[in-house]
Amino acid sequence: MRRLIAEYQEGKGVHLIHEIEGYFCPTLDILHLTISVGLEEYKLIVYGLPGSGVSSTVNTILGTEQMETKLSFDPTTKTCRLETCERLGYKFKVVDVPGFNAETSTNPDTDRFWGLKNGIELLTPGPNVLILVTQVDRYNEANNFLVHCLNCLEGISKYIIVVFTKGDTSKNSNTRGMISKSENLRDLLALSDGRFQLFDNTNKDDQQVQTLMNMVKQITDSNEKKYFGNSIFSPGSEEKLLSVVAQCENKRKDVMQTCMNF
Ligand SMILES: Nc1nc2c(ncn2[C@@H]2O[C@H](COP(=O)(O)OP(=O)(O)OP(=O)(O)O)[C@@H](O)[C@H]2O)c(=O)[nH]1
Ligand SMILES: [Mg+2]
Repeated sequence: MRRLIAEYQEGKGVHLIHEIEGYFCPTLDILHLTISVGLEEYKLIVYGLPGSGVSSTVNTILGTEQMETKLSFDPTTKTCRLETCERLGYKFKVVDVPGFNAETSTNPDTDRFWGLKNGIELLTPGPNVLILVTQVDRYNEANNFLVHCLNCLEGISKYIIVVFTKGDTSKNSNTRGMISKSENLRDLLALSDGRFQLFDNTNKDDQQVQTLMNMVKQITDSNEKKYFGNSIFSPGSEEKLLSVVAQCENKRKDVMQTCMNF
Protein backbone atom coordinates (compact mmCIF):
# COMPACT_ATOMS: atom_id res chain seq x y z
CA MET A 1 0.00 0.00 0.00
CA ARG A 2 1.26 3.49 -0.84
CA ARG A 3 0.72 6.50 1.38
CA LEU A 4 0.11 9.86 -0.20
CA ILE A 5 -0.32 13.22 1.51
CA ALA A 6 -3.29 15.10 0.11
CA GLU A 7 -4.32 18.66 0.74
CA TYR A 8 -8.00 19.32 1.11
CA GLN A 9 -9.17 22.33 -0.88
CA GLU A 10 -12.48 24.03 -0.25
CA GLY A 11 -15.01 22.97 -2.86
CA LYS A 12 -12.70 20.50 -4.64
CA GLY A 13 -12.73 17.58 -2.23
CA VAL A 14 -10.37 14.59 -2.23
CA HIS A 15 -10.45 11.65 -4.60
CA LEU A 16 -8.89 8.18 -4.77
CA ILE A 17 -9.71 7.36 -1.15
CA HIS A 18 -9.21 3.71 -0.26
CA GLU A 19 -7.95 4.10 3.29
CA ILE A 20 -7.31 7.31 5.13
CA GLU A 21 -5.28 8.29 8.13
CA GLY A 22 -5.52 12.03 8.62
CA TYR A 23 -5.51 14.99 10.93
CA PHE A 24 -6.87 18.50 10.86
CA CYS A 25 -4.42 21.35 11.31
CA PRO A 26 -6.54 24.25 12.67
CA THR A 27 -3.78 26.89 12.45
CA LEU A 28 -3.34 26.38 8.72
CA ASP A 29 -6.97 25.48 8.15
CA ILE A 30 -5.82 22.48 6.10
CA LEU A 31 -6.92 18.90 6.37
CA HIS A 32 -3.85 16.65 5.90
CA LEU A 33 -4.72 13.17 4.72
CA THR A 34 -2.63 10.07 4.26
CA ILE A 35 -4.25 8.02 1.55
CA SER A 36 -3.37 4.41 0.83
CA VAL A 37 -4.07 3.12 -2.65
CA GLY A 38 -3.52 -0.35 -4.15
CA LEU A 39 -0.13 -0.61 -5.84
CA GLU A 40 0.44 -2.13 -9.23
CA GLU A 41 1.96 -5.58 -8.85
CA TYR A 42 4.62 -7.07 -11.11
CA LYS A 43 5.75 -10.68 -11.06
CA LEU A 44 9.31 -11.37 -12.11
CA ILE A 45 11.23 -14.59 -12.58
CA VAL A 46 15.02 -14.30 -12.62
CA TYR A 47 16.99 -16.95 -14.48
CA GLY A 48 20.39 -17.70 -15.98
CA LEU A 49 23.42 -19.96 -15.87
CA PRO A 50 24.73 -21.01 -12.44
CA GLY A 51 26.97 -18.34 -10.93
CA SER A 52 25.92 -15.62 -13.38
CA GLY A 53 24.51 -13.41 -10.60
CA VAL A 54 20.85 -14.52 -10.55
CA SER A 55 20.40 -14.35 -6.75
CA SER A 56 22.39 -11.10 -6.51
CA THR A 57 20.07 -9.55 -9.11
CA VAL A 58 17.03 -10.70 -7.10
CA ASN A 59 18.54 -9.03 -4.01
CA THR A 60 19.20 -5.80 -5.92
CA ILE A 61 15.58 -5.73 -7.07
CA LEU A 62 14.30 -6.43 -3.56
CA GLY A 63 16.72 -3.92 -2.02
CA THR A 64 17.67 -6.45 0.68
CA GLU A 65 19.97 -9.46 0.91
CA GLN A 66 17.26 -12.13 1.03
CA MET A 67 18.93 -14.69 -1.21
CA GLU A 68 22.21 -16.42 -0.50
CA THR A 69 24.92 -15.39 -2.95
CA LYS A 70 28.50 -16.50 -3.19
CA LEU A 71 31.40 -17.17 -5.51
CA SER A 72 31.32 -20.94 -5.83
CA PHE A 73 32.20 -23.71 -8.25
CA ASP A 74 29.02 -25.54 -7.26
CA PRO A 75 25.53 -24.07 -7.58
CA THR A 76 24.45 -22.10 -4.49
CA THR A 77 20.73 -21.84 -5.25
CA LYS A 78 19.19 -25.30 -5.23
CA THR A 79 15.46 -24.53 -4.98
CA CYS A 80 13.16 -21.78 -6.22
CA ARG A 81 12.27 -19.09 -3.73
CA LEU A 82 9.64 -16.38 -3.90
CA GLU A 83 10.00 -13.04 -2.10
CA THR A 84 7.77 -10.00 -2.19
CA CYS A 85 8.47 -6.33 -1.59
CA GLU A 86 7.08 -2.85 -2.10
CA ARG A 87 9.54 -0.47 -3.66
CA LEU A 88 9.63 2.64 -5.83
CA GLY A 89 5.84 2.76 -5.89
CA TYR A 90 5.42 -0.82 -7.09
CA LYS A 91 4.72 -4.16 -5.53
CA PHE A 92 6.98 -7.01 -6.68
CA LYS A 93 6.87 -10.74 -6.48
CA VAL A 94 10.30 -12.03 -7.45
CA VAL A 95 11.42 -15.64 -7.84
CA ASP A 96 15.06 -16.77 -7.60
CA VAL A 97 15.67 -19.91 -9.68
CA PRO A 98 18.50 -22.50 -9.67
CA GLY A 99 20.77 -22.09 -12.69
CA PHE A 100 20.18 -23.75 -16.05
CA ASN A 101 22.07 -27.00 -16.55
CA ALA A 102 23.98 -26.52 -19.80
CA GLU A 103 25.53 -30.02 -19.77
CA THR A 104 24.35 -31.36 -23.13
CA SER A 105 25.20 -34.93 -22.24
CA THR A 106 22.82 -34.97 -19.25
CA ASN A 107 20.50 -37.95 -19.02
CA PRO A 108 17.72 -37.07 -21.51
CA ASP A 109 15.10 -38.05 -18.90
CA THR A 110 16.26 -35.22 -16.67
CA ASP A 111 14.20 -32.12 -17.31
CA ARG A 112 16.79 -29.36 -17.61
CA PHE A 113 14.04 -26.73 -17.23
CA TRP A 114 12.68 -28.10 -13.93
CA GLY A 115 13.81 -24.95 -12.06
CA LEU A 116 12.18 -22.55 -14.50
CA LYS A 117 8.95 -24.59 -14.47
CA ASN A 118 8.83 -24.63 -10.65
CA GLY A 119 9.51 -20.90 -10.51
CA ILE A 120 6.72 -20.14 -12.98
CA GLU A 121 4.43 -22.35 -10.91
CA LEU A 122 5.17 -20.28 -7.78
CA LEU A 123 3.94 -17.14 -9.58
CA THR A 124 0.73 -18.60 -11.02
CA PRO A 125 -0.93 -16.72 -12.62
CA GLY A 126 2.27 -15.22 -13.89
CA PRO A 127 5.03 -14.06 -14.38
CA ASN A 128 4.93 -10.75 -16.27
CA VAL A 129 8.61 -10.82 -17.17
CA LEU A 130 11.57 -13.21 -17.35
CA ILE A 131 14.82 -11.53 -16.40
CA LEU A 132 17.59 -13.41 -18.15
CA VAL A 133 20.86 -12.89 -16.30
CA THR A 134 24.22 -13.02 -18.09
CA GLN A 135 27.64 -11.98 -16.85
CA VAL A 136 28.89 -9.07 -18.93
CA ASP A 137 32.46 -10.38 -18.88
CA ARG A 138 31.62 -13.93 -19.91
CA TYR A 139 29.65 -15.15 -22.91
CA ASN A 140 30.44 -18.68 -23.98
CA GLU A 141 28.95 -21.85 -25.51
CA ALA A 142 26.89 -22.53 -22.37
CA ASN A 143 25.20 -19.11 -22.71
CA ASN A 144 24.60 -19.77 -26.39
CA PHE A 145 23.06 -23.14 -25.59
CA LEU A 146 20.70 -21.56 -23.04
CA VAL A 147 19.66 -18.91 -25.56
CA HIS A 148 18.93 -21.52 -28.22
CA CYS A 149 16.92 -23.59 -25.72
CA LEU A 150 14.89 -20.57 -24.54
CA ASN A 151 14.30 -19.68 -28.17
CA CYS A 152 12.35 -22.95 -28.51
CA LEU A 153 9.80 -21.92 -25.88
CA GLU A 154 6.59 -20.71 -27.40
CA GLY A 155 6.08 -16.94 -27.33
CA ILE A 156 8.71 -16.32 -24.63
CA SER A 157 10.56 -13.53 -26.47
CA LYS A 158 8.08 -10.79 -25.71
CA TYR A 159 8.52 -11.36 -21.97
CA ILE A 160 12.34 -11.30 -21.74
CA ILE A 161 14.70 -8.61 -20.49
CA VAL A 162 18.43 -9.42 -20.48
CA VAL A 163 20.35 -8.16 -17.46
CA PHE A 164 24.15 -8.11 -17.78
CA THR A 165 25.63 -8.38 -14.28
CA LYS A 166 29.07 -7.23 -13.13
CA GLY A 167 28.64 -3.93 -14.96
CA ASP A 168 30.99 -2.51 -12.31
CA THR A 169 33.88 -4.65 -13.58
CA SER A 170 33.77 -3.18 -17.07
CA LYS A 171 36.34 -0.44 -17.51
CA ASN A 172 34.95 0.57 -20.90
CA SER A 173 32.76 3.66 -20.83
CA ASN A 174 30.85 2.47 -23.89
CA THR A 175 29.90 -1.02 -22.71
CA ARG A 176 26.28 -0.51 -23.75
CA GLY A 177 27.36 0.37 -27.29
CA MET A 178 29.66 -2.66 -27.41
CA ILE A 179 26.84 -4.96 -26.28
CA SER A 180 24.46 -3.59 -28.91
CA LYS A 181 26.98 -4.10 -31.71
CA SER A 182 28.41 -7.47 -30.66
CA GLU A 183 28.04 -10.28 -33.20
CA ASN A 184 28.46 -12.80 -30.38
CA LEU A 185 25.46 -11.41 -28.50
CA ARG A 186 23.21 -11.15 -31.55
CA ASP A 187 21.10 -14.23 -30.78
CA LEU A 188 20.82 -13.28 -27.11
CA LEU A 189 19.57 -9.79 -27.92
CA ALA A 190 17.26 -11.10 -30.63
CA LEU A 191 15.70 -13.33 -27.96
CA SER A 192 14.80 -10.28 -25.86
CA ASP A 193 13.78 -8.15 -28.87
CA GLY A 194 16.84 -5.98 -28.09
CA ARG A 195 15.89 -5.21 -24.45
CA PHE A 196 18.82 -5.25 -22.05
CA GLN A 197 20.24 -3.49 -19.04
CA LEU A 198 23.70 -3.32 -17.52
CA PHE A 199 23.56 -4.08 -13.79
CA ASP A 200 25.96 -3.58 -10.91
CA ASN A 201 24.81 -5.71 -8.02
CA THR A 202 27.33 -4.07 -5.70
CA ASN A 203 25.43 -0.80 -6.09
CA LYS A 204 22.30 -0.53 -3.99
CA ASP A 205 21.04 2.80 -5.43
CA ASP A 206 17.46 2.92 -6.62
CA GLN A 207 18.39 4.18 -10.10
CA GLN A 208 19.16 0.89 -11.89
CA VAL A 209 16.11 -0.81 -10.36
CA GLN A 210 13.97 2.15 -11.42
CA THR A 211 15.25 1.82 -15.00
CA LEU A 212 14.56 -1.93 -14.94
CA MET A 213 11.07 -1.34 -13.58
CA ASN A 214 10.32 1.17 -16.35
CA MET A 215 11.22 -1.57 -18.82
CA VAL A 216 9.10 -4.15 -16.93
CA LYS A 217 6.15 -1.76 -16.97
CA GLN A 218 6.61 -1.07 -20.68
CA ILE A 219 6.64 -4.80 -21.54
CA THR A 220 3.67 -5.52 -19.29
CA ASP A 221 1.66 -2.75 -20.95
CA SER A 222 2.58 -3.83 -24.46
CA ASN A 223 1.62 -7.42 -23.54
CA GLU A 224 -1.75 -6.04 -22.34
CA LYS A 225 -0.88 -7.24 -18.82
CA LYS A 226 -0.96 -10.87 -19.97
CA TYR A 227 1.25 -13.29 -18.08
CA PHE A 228 3.12 -16.26 -19.47
CA GLY A 229 2.88 -19.69 -17.91
CA ASN A 230 4.12 -23.23 -18.32
CA SER A 231 2.18 -23.46 -21.60
CA ILE A 232 5.45 -22.15 -23.14
CA PHE A 233 6.52 -25.82 -22.81
CA SER A 234 4.14 -26.96 -25.53
CA PRO A 235 4.67 -30.28 -27.37
CA GLY A 236 6.06 -28.22 -30.28
CA SER A 237 8.56 -26.51 -27.93
CA GLU A 238 9.69 -29.82 -26.47
CA GLU A 239 10.29 -31.18 -29.98
CA LYS A 240 12.40 -28.15 -30.91
CA LEU A 241 14.32 -28.50 -27.65
CA LEU A 242 15.26 -32.10 -28.42
CA SER A 243 16.64 -31.02 -31.78
CA VAL A 244 18.68 -28.13 -30.24
CA VAL A 245 20.14 -30.48 -27.62
CA ALA A 246 21.07 -33.01 -30.34
CA GLN A 247 22.74 -30.29 -32.47
CA CYS A 248 24.76 -29.04 -29.49
CA GLU A 249 25.81 -32.54 -28.53
CA ASN A 250 27.00 -33.20 -32.13
CA LYS A 251 28.93 -29.93 -32.12
CA ARG A 252 30.56 -30.89 -28.81
CA LYS A 253 31.57 -34.30 -30.21
CA ASP A 254 33.10 -32.62 -33.31
CA VAL A 255 35.16 -30.31 -31.09
CA MET A 256 36.33 -33.27 -28.97
CA GLN A 257 37.31 -35.19 -32.12
CA THR A 258 39.27 -32.20 -33.49
CA CYS A 259 41.11 -31.89 -30.15
CA MET A 260 41.98 -35.60 -30.16
CA ASN A 261 43.34 -35.37 -33.73
CA PHE A 262 45.92 -32.77 -32.66
N1 LIG B 1 31.35 -7.34 -8.77
C1 LIG B 1 30.17 -7.94 -8.94
N2 LIG B 1 29.96 -9.18 -8.47
C2 LIG B 1 28.74 -9.75 -8.66
C3 LIG B 1 27.69 -9.08 -9.35
N3 LIG B 1 26.62 -9.90 -9.39
C4 LIG B 1 26.98 -11.03 -8.75
N4 LIG B 1 28.25 -10.95 -8.31
C5 LIG B 1 29.03 -11.97 -7.58
O1 LIG B 1 29.02 -13.18 -8.34
C6 LIG B 1 28.98 -14.31 -7.46
C7 LIG B 1 27.80 -15.22 -7.83
O2 LIG B 1 26.61 -14.49 -7.62
P1 LIG B 1 25.23 -15.19 -7.27
O3 LIG B 1 24.21 -14.13 -7.23
O4 LIG B 1 25.36 -16.11 -6.12
O5 LIG B 1 25.04 -16.05 -8.62
P2 LIG B 1 23.90 -17.11 -8.94
O6 LIG B 1 23.66 -17.04 -10.41
O7 LIG B 1 22.73 -16.93 -8.06
O8 LIG B 1 24.68 -18.46 -8.57
P3 LIG B 1 24.03 -19.92 -8.23
O9 LIG B 1 22.97 -19.78 -7.22
O10 LIG B 1 25.24 -20.68 -7.74
O11 LIG B 1 23.55 -20.45 -9.56
C8 LIG B 1 28.89 -13.76 -6.04
O12 LIG B 1 30.18 -13.75 -5.50
C9 LIG B 1 28.37 -12.34 -6.25
O13 LIG B 1 28.80 -11.45 -5.22
C10 LIG B 1 27.94 -7.75 -9.85
O14 LIG B 1 27.11 -7.08 -10.47
N5 LIG B 1 29.19 -7.24 -9.61
MG1 LIG C 1 21.76 -18.22 -6.80
